[in-house]
Amino acid sequence: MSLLNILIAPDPTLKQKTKPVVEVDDDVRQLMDDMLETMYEAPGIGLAAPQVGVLKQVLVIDVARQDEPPEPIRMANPEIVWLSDTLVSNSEGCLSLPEQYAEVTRPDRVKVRYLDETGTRQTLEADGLLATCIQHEIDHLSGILFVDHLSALKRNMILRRMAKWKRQQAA
Ligand code: GNR
Ligand code: NI
Repeated sequence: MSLLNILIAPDPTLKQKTKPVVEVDDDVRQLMDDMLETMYEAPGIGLAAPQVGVLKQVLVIDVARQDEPPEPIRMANPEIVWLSDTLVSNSEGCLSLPEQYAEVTRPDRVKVRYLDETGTRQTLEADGLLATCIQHEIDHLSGILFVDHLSALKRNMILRRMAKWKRQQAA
């Protein structure tokens, strides 16, 4: 197990598309475990491979509360197969946009098909925070950040704040 470095926006890698995993092998399982460790340490409720500089369709999620046993979900090649017509607005954050939060409107329920850590095809229907998180993570696999769902004004405000934050971290 090892902690991975989380990329901070603006970063060109976060805007790139990812490639499907050909086979869920030991390397992919290792990546999933390292991503989970990195996510728990952050702490966050989800993490997508591009956020750690890997352009593969891999993500991990755990929306269990701190006082509940962990419920890690590992996904390779996730595909949204159904979105509800009902939309809901939730406050979102992102480990690649530290300390930035905004309301994002998305379908409130989702059905996703993916390969689990054993390479077995799974289907999961989710609502609530899990549905939001699944859509947020799958967006990352297409180079989309939550700020891309906001007006250009709000998006640029957050991205400029991040660029400034990065300059200060570097100095
Ligand atoms: O930790 C995270 N919290 C969160 C809160 C609301 C909606 C989405 C998220 S995902 C985020 C972790 C992250 O950046 N995943 O890509
Ligand atoms: Ni994110």
